[in-house]
Amino acid sequence: MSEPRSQGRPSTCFQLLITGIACVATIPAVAVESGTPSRLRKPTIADTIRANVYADNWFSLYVNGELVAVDSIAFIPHNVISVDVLPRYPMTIAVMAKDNADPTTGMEYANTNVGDAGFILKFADGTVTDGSWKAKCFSHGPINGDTRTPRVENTPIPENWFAVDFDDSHWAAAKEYAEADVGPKQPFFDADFKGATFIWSDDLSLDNTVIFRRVIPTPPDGKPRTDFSGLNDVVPDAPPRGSGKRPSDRGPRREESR
Ligand SMILES: [Ca+2]
Ligand SMILES: [Ca+2]
Repeated sequence: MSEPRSQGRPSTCFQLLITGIACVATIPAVAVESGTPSRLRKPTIADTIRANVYADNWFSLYVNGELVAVDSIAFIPHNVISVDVLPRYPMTIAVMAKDNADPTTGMEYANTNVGDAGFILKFADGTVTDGSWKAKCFSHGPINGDTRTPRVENTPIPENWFAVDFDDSHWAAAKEYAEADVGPKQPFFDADFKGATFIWSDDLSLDNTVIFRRVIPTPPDGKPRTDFSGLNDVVPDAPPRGSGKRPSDRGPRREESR
């Protein structure tokens, strides 16, 4: 599709030119963040990694402090959520997972059943859930498994539980569970979870809200990956709009939208 031709409005063009020069002058030519390359290419989908996540029954997933996925089904059927993640290392992963449970009794199906839980995750860089993750329960019940007079014990959830700098040093390690203990439904077997282990906190039945955290220092598969975190602080891979010169080894090309 051809570009629309200018209709010849000199004063407007001149204003745009001046504005363009002013804008170019405000764009930093190098990254302000130390350690970030002074030039970055734009990331493509090939730079992302696929994240597969399965929770009995629900989860929200944060990577490096940003929300990247929420389970679309709160209860049943059990489902796998697959999303593309642009990784950056060290990579802080934080997950809130919930077993389906009445908030006042800890039970389900009209307070006739104590449901059980489970969580598993695999990223395409080789990141998997296992006992190296941290886990902490924030809602537990029915206390002592008492289904006749069911009560729950809730612990306030810290506001910044998903933050990179959140201190989980005093949290216990996640407990690993066998696949047979969790009994995942069919969507689990249709996705790639090879090498990952189901985790939860100490009680798969009575712990109903659990937060997991893990820092992945470097790509587990050893494959080097570009850190695109400074992308908004540099002019990526092409001359800034309005600079007037194109690299001589490139033919004319249209500016990509930013
Ligand atoms: Ca459940
Ligand atoms: Ca439960």
